[in-house]
Amino acid sequence: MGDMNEIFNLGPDALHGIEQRLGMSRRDYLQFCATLAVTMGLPKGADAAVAKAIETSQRPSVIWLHFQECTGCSESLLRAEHPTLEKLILDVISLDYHETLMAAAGHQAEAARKDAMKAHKGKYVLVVEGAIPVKDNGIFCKIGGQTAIDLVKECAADAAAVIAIGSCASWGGMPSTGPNPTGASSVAEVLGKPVVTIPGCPPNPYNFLATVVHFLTFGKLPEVDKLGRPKFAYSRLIHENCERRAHFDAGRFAMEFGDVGHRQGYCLYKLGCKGPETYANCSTIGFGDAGENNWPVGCGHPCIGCSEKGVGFTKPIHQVASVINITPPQQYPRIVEEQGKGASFASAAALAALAGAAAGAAVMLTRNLGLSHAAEEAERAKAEGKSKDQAQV
Ligand code: FSX
Ligand code: SF4
Ligand code: F3S
Repeated sequence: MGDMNEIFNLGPDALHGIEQRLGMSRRDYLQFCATLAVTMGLPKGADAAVAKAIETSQRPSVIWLHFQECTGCSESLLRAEHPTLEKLILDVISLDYHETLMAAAGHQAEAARKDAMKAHKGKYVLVVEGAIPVKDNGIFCKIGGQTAIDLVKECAADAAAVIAIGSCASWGGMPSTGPNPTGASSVAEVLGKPVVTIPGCPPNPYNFLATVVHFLTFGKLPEVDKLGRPKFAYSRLIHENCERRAHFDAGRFAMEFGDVGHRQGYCLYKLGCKGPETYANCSTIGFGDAGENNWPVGCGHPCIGCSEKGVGFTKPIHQVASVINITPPQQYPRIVEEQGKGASFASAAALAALAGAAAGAAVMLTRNLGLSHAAEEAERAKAEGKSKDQAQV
């Protein structure tokens, strides 16, 4: 936790205000700010600044546009249970235009958008959900008589920041799946300039909230990679932090849904898991607030690479992934062999790289990998001075 004095200096009114506004205790609130700061990869102490910014900054006006999509991005933001993420999101931003959430409709809704754009010229945040159809001059998606192309250009012109939420807005996503009859395109392609992207179908709401809170706290958007993705969320492969990774390294794979390996939580690589070629933090922060293992692989389904262009909605779901760093050996020691044999130095080095181990340790690793349970028992018995038969009892 950061400088508590700074937080307590907010004064009793402000802290009482937090409890009133967010319906959460001050302790939960501070814990939440600490979690957000960690999600953003901020240094120690930044949680105090985050808490202060949420409490004291003027809420940025947000114009939220919907184009070709399923509204899953908005749903994922609003379906979080604990600690009332949706409340926080709706509290830290002033959502002035959102077609599916606002009470106004038709001309009133359009007037609300124009009013907000005028009142907050140069200061509002434009969030775009959904891809933009560009074929046939964009006639496949019109709102209030305007094509999505015109609308996004008009709204982006005076925005302080543009955030593309979800894979559809980030790179085309599901609507851009071949043969892409509407010419579904990303926000960056249509605007002809880079924007912050938060891919995922749907994306993790914490990544959106952390991005907005970063903007509030530091007055600028977080550092992004060449695809516009915040580095705090998209700089590691899912595979790097997957809870099933040890099984991958050890060659234990589920081969069919419901088989013994699947039930025992083995690696889903051979069922088509795209974790080895998908950059996202699903494996580290999980989804929603539904408890443990609350992400696709945690629930037993291979990652389909929903956040990654060229993977999600492009590669067949059960096609095995390209392992970006290294291709795993095709063969592991057969189960009937008590001791792994014939592992080349290359495969040992491959395993070392996969396990993040030093190359020298790889030979040991390969050897251990090849040990059957019976051989392990025999080794142990030998160490304890028992015979092999005794050991297997
Ligand atoms: Fe749906 Fe959003 Fe997928 Fe797309 O999320 S969850 S189709 S990324 O734009 O609503
Ligand atoms: Fe996890 Fe998938 Fe990698 Fe296996 S292949 S370790 S299930 S991310
Ligand atoms: Fe999507 Fe894979 Fe994460 S399917 S939600 S990127 S685990």
